[in-house]
Amino acid sequence: MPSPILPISNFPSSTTSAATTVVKAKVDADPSKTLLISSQLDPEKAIKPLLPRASSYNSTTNVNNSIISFSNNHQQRSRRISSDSSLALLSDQSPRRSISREVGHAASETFLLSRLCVKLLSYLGVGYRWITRFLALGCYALLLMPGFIQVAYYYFFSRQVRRSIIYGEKPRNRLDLYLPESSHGTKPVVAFITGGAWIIGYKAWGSLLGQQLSERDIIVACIDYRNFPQGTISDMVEDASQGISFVCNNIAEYGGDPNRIYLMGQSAGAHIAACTLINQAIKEAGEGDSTSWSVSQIKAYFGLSGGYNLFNLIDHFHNRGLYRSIFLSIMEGEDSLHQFSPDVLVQDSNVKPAVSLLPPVILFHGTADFSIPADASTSFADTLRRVGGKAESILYDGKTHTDLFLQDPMRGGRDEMFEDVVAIIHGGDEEALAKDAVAPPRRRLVPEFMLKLAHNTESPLEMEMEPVPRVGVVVFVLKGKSVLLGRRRSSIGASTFALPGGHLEFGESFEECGARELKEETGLEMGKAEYLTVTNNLFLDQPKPAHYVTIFLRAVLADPDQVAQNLEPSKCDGWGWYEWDKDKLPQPLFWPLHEMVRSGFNPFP
Ligand code: 8DG
Ligand code: MG
Repeated sequence: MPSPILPISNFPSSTTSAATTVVKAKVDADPSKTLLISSQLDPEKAIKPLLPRASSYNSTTNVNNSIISFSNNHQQRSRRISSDSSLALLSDQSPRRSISREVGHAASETFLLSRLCVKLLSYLGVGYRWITRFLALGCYALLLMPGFIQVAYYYFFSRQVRRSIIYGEKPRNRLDLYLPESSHGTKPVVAFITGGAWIIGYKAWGSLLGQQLSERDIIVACIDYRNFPQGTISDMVEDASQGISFVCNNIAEYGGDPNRIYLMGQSAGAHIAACTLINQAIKEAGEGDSTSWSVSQIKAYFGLSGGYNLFNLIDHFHNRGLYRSIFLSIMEGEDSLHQFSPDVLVQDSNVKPAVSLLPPVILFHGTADFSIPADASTSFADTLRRVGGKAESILYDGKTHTDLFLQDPMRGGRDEMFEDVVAIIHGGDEEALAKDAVAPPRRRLVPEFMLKLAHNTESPLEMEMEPVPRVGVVVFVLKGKSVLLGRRRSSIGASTFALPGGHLEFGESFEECGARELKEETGLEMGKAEYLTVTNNLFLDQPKPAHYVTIFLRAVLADPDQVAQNLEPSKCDGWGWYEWDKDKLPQPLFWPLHEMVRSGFNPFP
């Protein structure tokens, strides 16, 4: 059934509604599988550790290189004698801290945080969308302010908090320790990497968690790391690794049990921690090189509201205002996405020996998390189990990105996720479990009505955009009897074959949009083009439901000999020419296209 050809116009007539389609998208293929295949075929993409093999705590720091005597046998690693006074030098902690020094410290930390927030805003751009978000952030922060003030007071003035212990030479190589009051026996330890969208991560974000866990006799080390633009993802991973190394090698001096260390990260911190752990395992699975800590020292990894597949997150964040270009700068470009996507990386056959070294992985996520949807955790846990790892995901019904980490702990009383974490850490320790059973409920820090309002206001990163229909322009590029198709990697229609095309930008004609998208995605110059038809497409079963009015053009190439390149490998596996024949087209087709084929549509004149 040849379709009517109309001239391209910016004012499509209402007669085009004849082609309306309403179908629910079904995405059941796994985009990461194709990634695995491509990396296996390309020897250039053989997995390399993120850090140079030789890098170790010993070699990169002169702060306390007298402390650590490292050997490959981690069980027999010699530890520093506790009488050594150098640890006091490592910390800014002294028994007689003057009030003025505390105030000075609080002021400098506040200045750093303000600078980080201004930096984040400058990346986001000051558009209407961000002004409303900024106002929402103000309301959100005000509502939780009673809690923040109490936690800040504890952070700056509690004797149980050792702030800014130096673990390396780089600017942000500091960590905070939260110590239990009782010094009886050695304590389990949580090495924690905070979140902050890779831009505003800061160690003090972990203070509420540190306070909570230390009340249950667990030491917490909140590890700071360089943020973007001070560093990019490999710097963050390097810092996290060095911080973990410090914990593994020195925590005994603070009463920690070096054989009961848990690694935990929240949001972006969960991603950084997972990358660090896998990178370390890759190094250890290699031969003969020394490392300053071992994955075997980590009893379990806890990922809280984390994202583990950058190929999925890149579009998600782009639509929420953390734009693709900034995200790619943080992650060191398209070519690094594979290496920094734990969910994808562990599927690589080269990484198999490293996967077998990983500790149990437990991923916690709220089902109402729109900042990073919960399927990030379920997918990573599924992948790990499939490749032979030990992993599980634990979901919390109706909880958002911030509920689990902020609102729930501030509510006091029973905090479900916190209790789950503690139960795992204390598993097998009858005495600790008995104490947990009679632990007094935590104090409420914020009145319930304010927490409810905060939940409804949501943090600015949590806020969904107003859902509106968007316009897509896609092009049937015709050559002989064939059309150009590429297999998608974008979250909508992942692993299905689709036409080149994309979003209509403000002020563009359909033809300009088609030509631009074709050029951006394939490098091809579009020749003469005509309007074909329009369809109305609802993608309602996506984590973020979408609605597209899609304009279909047909075009020929300006130069028929030009070859299509895959210029956006994070969005597409590659381009090919396919004969327009129901039985010869590649499968599965992106469903709007599938529907057109099914209805007998023919893009050829
Ligand atoms: P992004 O930067 O937003 O991720 O990519 P884009 O290239 O601008 O967007 P896209 O997702 O490729 O295309 C925009 C929408 O157009 C898509 O989400 C749904 C709609 N669309 C269809 N059919 C087709 C098709 O065959 N190909 C493409 N590319 N998009 C299609 O309805
Ligand atoms: Mg596209």
